[in-house]
Amino acid sequence: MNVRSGGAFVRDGVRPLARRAVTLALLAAVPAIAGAAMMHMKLSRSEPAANSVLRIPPKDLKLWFTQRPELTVTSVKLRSGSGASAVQRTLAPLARAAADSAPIVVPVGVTLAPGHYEIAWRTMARDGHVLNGIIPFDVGSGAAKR
Ligand SMILES: [Cu+2]
Repeated sequence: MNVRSGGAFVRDGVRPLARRAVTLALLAAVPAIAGAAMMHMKLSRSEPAANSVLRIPPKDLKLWFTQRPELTVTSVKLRSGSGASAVQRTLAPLARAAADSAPIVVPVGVTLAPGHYEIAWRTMARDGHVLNGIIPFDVGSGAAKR
């Protein structure tokens, strides 16, 4: 389809239909562009899962990604509390993923008291894109939710 040739149709009165066809063709291309964005690495799941309530404090935090992230620029922080009383700890070391499907494993190192926590993670995909996110979870019997 040649968009420029459509100009000839204006005088014939056929142009509006031709223009509509071009517009529809452009709109149809949008989902294809959005689809390409899905090739970028993303977090696929985690343990603890986002917004989960754990009865037993986690010994490790595990992050699964759709591709193997660059471990050397990966950071994982664990925040507890909120506001001015919030405590943030940088966790290390990161276990090296043996395969693309293996999670990043981050030992917590201490037994987490009941309460609200947030995992603040940041990493980089092999294509150079930086990703980050927050995974909130709670430790406790669930009594705190009442
Ligand atoms: Cu990317």
